[in-house]
Amino acid sequence: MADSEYRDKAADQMKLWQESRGKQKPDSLTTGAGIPICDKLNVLTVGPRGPLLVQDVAFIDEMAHFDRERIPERVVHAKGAGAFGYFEVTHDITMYSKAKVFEHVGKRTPIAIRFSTVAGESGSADTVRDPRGFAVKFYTDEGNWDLTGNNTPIFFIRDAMLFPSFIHSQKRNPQTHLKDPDMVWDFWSLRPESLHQVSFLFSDRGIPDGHRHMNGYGSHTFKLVNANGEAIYCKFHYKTDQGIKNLSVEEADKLAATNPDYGLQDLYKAIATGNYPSWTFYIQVMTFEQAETFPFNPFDVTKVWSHKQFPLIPVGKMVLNRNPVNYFAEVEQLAFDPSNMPPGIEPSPDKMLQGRLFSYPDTHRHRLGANYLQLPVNCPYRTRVANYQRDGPMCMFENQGGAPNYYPNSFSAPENQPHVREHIYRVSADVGRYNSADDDNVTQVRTFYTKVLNEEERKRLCENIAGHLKGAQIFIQKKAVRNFSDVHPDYGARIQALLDRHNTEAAGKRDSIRTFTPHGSHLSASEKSNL
Ligand code: HDE
Repeated sequence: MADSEYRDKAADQMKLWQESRGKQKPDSLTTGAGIPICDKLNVLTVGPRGPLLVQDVAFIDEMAHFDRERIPERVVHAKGAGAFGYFEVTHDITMYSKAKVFEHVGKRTPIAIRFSTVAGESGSADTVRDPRGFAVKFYTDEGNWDLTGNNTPIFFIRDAMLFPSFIHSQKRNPQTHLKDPDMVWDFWSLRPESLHQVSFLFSDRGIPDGHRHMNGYGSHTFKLVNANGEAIYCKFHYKTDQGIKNLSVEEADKLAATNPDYGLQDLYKAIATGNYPSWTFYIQVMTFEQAETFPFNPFDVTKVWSHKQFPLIPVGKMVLNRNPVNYFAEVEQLAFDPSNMPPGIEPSPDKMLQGRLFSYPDTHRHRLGANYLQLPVNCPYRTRVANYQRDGPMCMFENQGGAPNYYPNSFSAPENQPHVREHIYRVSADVGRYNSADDDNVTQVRTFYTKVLNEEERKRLCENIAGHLKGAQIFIQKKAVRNFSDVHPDYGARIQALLDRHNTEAAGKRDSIRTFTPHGSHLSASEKSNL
């Protein structure tokens, strides 16, 4: 087969890089300090057979840096792919938000997007059943706006306190270091607010075909504030212009074994060949009055807002047209933070969103260091950072030079900007730890099961759930099925029937194994009497 028949722009990256240099001669090889190196193929030794000399600084420089190449991977969403492009406003929403990113129709703002799976490590397969992260960074004129969402409009839990335990249950068993269906289903069955997201996850949409064929959502309720200081609640949706495409369980399993980087490769190749993926960006809005009288908590991220009652309002388009120049610099170091909200966009009281406002910058300080916002891919380059933060590890650039490092001061240093004061609102209630576990966990899931899915999709959903739940102990299976039955008796009954079949087969296998074990028919009479 000729090279050109199977090689593509992703496979040919090295060749293309070389071609991009034209007739330029190779650069001089140097140490990290820029000192030319005479020989990087042979260490400096006493005689041809060694030992090595510590004065081989070229070797030590190389090895010491190599020893430090890895940074902690993201505690969740470790496997991902990223790209760059722009957001363009197509419809005016300045009546809702004064954010510069929505300033006028036609305005373009540079963006970075990172897609990811959630529970796997950074080398894990792209085609597993898992929610997909869909995080967007807008480099706006008033600082970065990070819409750190998923490919689902909902989430598993509604109280931030539960997040670390929820994630532990999805990751590896503390002793076996294996994924553990007991842990997964024990947690889900004890927290029925997960039913909505679990049903979405085990439906066909649980395994998107790469990253280009799925929608994205801000998921939480946010607040938009206009130039008159009027606020409205809002949700963000970004619908794929490529059309929704999912993988069958069989296709996904096959790809996990043959091409675990399927999603990463698909995105890179599409952009490298000028086939730029795009998403149409919408909002839903709800007034404060509507929120007051709403039949459920409009800030509960386990629920959606009806599209009929709160129709999608088109806003713009997001286009990805540039691959990263370097994966580590631009994707591994890319740091999203839901607390990055420029004037005109604010958080709602959603307990999960509020918990995230703390967690993300905290994890970045651990993963990337205190000055992670100075890294080129994170730096708000469309505006100028002027503040009183100084020093710290890896402080780049001029560290704000000789400008005063305290406030207030009398020397014309950066001043408060009263015009960007947050929206003022009244909150009055008793401080307490409010239990939201029974906050209607089933109504919207019932609609999903009976109205959104067709019969074929319902069948696959139940098979997918049973196929995973069968790995958990019977008492956990029962708890889970009880919850699915609360959604709809048919939902629980179908899953139970599939589990019964599996459990009977498994018991049959166990019995036949038992017949051949030393503790079965092959025991001596005295051994049997001891049983
Ligand atoms: Fe995350 N999440 N999360 N999350 N999340 C992280 O931040 C966290 C939640 C989401 O491509 C971490 O930089 C808490 C909901 C995406 O880099 C961490 C809570 C949604 C990404 C973290 C949530 C998300 C993350 C790990 C509950 C969808 C990847 C590394 C209170 C709306 C972003 C990192 C990227 C990553 C915490 C819940 C989406 C630990 C505490 C809900 C897309 O900070």
